[in-house]
Amino acid sequence: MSDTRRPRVWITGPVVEAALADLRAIADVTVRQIPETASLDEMRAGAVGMSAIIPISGGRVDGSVMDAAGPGLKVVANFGVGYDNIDVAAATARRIPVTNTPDVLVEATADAAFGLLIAAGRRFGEGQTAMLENRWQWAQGLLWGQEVFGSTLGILGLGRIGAAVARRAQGFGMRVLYHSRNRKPEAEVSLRAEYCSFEELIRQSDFLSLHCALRPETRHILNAAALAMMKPTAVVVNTGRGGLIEQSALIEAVRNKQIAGAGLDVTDPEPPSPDDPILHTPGIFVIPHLGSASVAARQGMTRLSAGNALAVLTGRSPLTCVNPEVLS
Ligand code: 8YV
Repeated sequence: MSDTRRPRVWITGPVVEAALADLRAIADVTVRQIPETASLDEMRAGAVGMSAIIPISGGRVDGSVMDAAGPGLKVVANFGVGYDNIDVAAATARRIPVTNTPDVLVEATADAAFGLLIAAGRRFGEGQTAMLENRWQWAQGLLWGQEVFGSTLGILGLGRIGAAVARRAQGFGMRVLYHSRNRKPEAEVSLRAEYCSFEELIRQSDFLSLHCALRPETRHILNAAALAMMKPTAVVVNTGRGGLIEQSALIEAVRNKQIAGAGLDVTDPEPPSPDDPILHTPGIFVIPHLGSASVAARQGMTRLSAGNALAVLTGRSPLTCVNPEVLS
């Protein structure tokens, strides 16, 4: 029987159980998975009576979900560094802290971005499809791709993950260009990253990797007009959010050979339906949002999201709060 005085926590999908021990010691923790495409109705129903919600991929938390939880809701502790699934303004208005999981997933996500960069640049996906379709026939010109070593990498958004990708690029002898909301003088020295305008970035990049947060002003930042400025040999990599790219324009650009290809960890929507052209355009290589799917990152994300919930529920400040103004 659950103790009505103990806080109740809803985790909206499976996490690393061993990392929940401390939270379970003080709270009734329910891990109940909601579908990736859960409606707000499902979210509201699951939230009723909760003191903390830990939303996993797809778990949207807006003001109505917070209200459905009731006045006992103390924290929304996102399982992820990006928190575009949470209405932070609505939480702030209700003085509810929202937390995320930075740092712990930086290296895993940068590995994924670099993997996609190579896979898409060198056309590994098309190669695998050819084998599966019994078309393994060596030919001069077969699946020639773009060489990574010595090429120019453009990074849009030089935060922690963008910087980790830039570090990897040094091993590949790449020239690194970046565009960010703010210039990063230290990174310009330590990563030899050259700042340039958004337009210069997309014009000069052989590989363009997206690492900015999805905000109203970055939605479809890579649209048809931007894609038209890219090199015909350029490859786009996205481990950020699908909404950063105007997906129909990307498909057209690859089909029309305006650019060479793309490696995507994220799409819009997620998941795409099996017949979505994003999954069927040769040159576009897609993986199912695996950026942070390493053992270490998932353990770290569980520890940090559960730790944030635990801190708030025991009257302490959370470790990584995105609206710290509610704490004062
Ligand atoms: C997660 C992510 O897989 O951290 C993020 O922003 O997109 C991913 O690491 C996703 O948030 C799962 O909840």
